Amino acid sequence: MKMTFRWYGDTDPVTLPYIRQIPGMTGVVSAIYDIPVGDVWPLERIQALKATVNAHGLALEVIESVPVHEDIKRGLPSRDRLIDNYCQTLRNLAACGIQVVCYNFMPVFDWTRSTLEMPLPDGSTTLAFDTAVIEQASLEKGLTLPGWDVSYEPAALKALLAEYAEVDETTLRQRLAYFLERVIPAASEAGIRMALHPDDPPRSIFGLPRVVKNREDLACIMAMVDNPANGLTLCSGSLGADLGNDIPALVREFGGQGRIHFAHLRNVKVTEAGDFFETAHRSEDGSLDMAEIVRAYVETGFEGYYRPDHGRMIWGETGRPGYGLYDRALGAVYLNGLWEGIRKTMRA
Ligand SMILES: [Mn+2]
Repeated sequence: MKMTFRWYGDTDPVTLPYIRQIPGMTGVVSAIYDIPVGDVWPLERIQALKATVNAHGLALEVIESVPVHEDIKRGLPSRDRLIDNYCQTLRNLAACGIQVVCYNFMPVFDWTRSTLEMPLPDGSTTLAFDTAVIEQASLEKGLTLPGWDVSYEPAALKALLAEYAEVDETTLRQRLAYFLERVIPAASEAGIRMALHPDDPPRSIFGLPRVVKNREDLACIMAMVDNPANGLTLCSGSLGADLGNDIPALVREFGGQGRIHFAHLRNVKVTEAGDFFETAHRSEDGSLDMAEIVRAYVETGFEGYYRPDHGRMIWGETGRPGYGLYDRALGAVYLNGLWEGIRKTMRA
């Protein structure tokens, strides 16, 4: 397995020299953030990003993410041109040595939280999801939640949500299949492994369909195109927000099939009502047994990329919520310890 760290590029307050000093770090996962969604990523831009990362002694072999244009999720005629562009981006990435591309298929919104700064008793702050707050968020009043795509005008957002109110999971699943049937062969030919990130949270919000939220969804998607290039980003924290998802079992099932190409490791504390907040990575701090999850990776012979997912904001750090240096670095060190302990116990 290869330990990596998410890096948001030159504007990220967490610098490459700092990332390199985290024990066990082999590389970063990043993206080019200023290219409009749907456009081809130019070869020279990818080469420049890779050169910057490599100059700091780190590898760049995973892209998180190449976003899927909304028209593809909406099933519009323009999707064919956008899918062609997506495939060309994959070929350009492959030409620069990229191995894995993370993406998601969530309509309209990426991950959703009700707050990015929930105070914890120890004085740190964290991201949280309170269902009541989410349900009260009135889109018509133009109220927005943290982390939302602010590029939508309230009227456009309302129209888009009205359109999706007519789209059920079966239809969205068909649109994902349409995408995969065209993208996976291109990825496979180029030598790229695609890694679909689950929905976060793994449930419908605002009536939007969600199709990457549990074991049945993952199995269905893997069967859509039965090719190892059609794989997963197994995010413990996203899937783990539904206590019905048995994360170690998912790792064993899909990792055992060679379909997990990228692992996100973080912990969440889930209440009986289904609300949740993100915790330190340690098992005792949240609802997930991180040692059992890591054990599943070790025992299935996982050799792919993984990274500590979100962290709390600690030690007075400011910056991108969930993506500070300190708590993610602590998470990396904790995961290193679990990995070494489990591996050595197996050998004994
Ligand atoms: Mn994740």
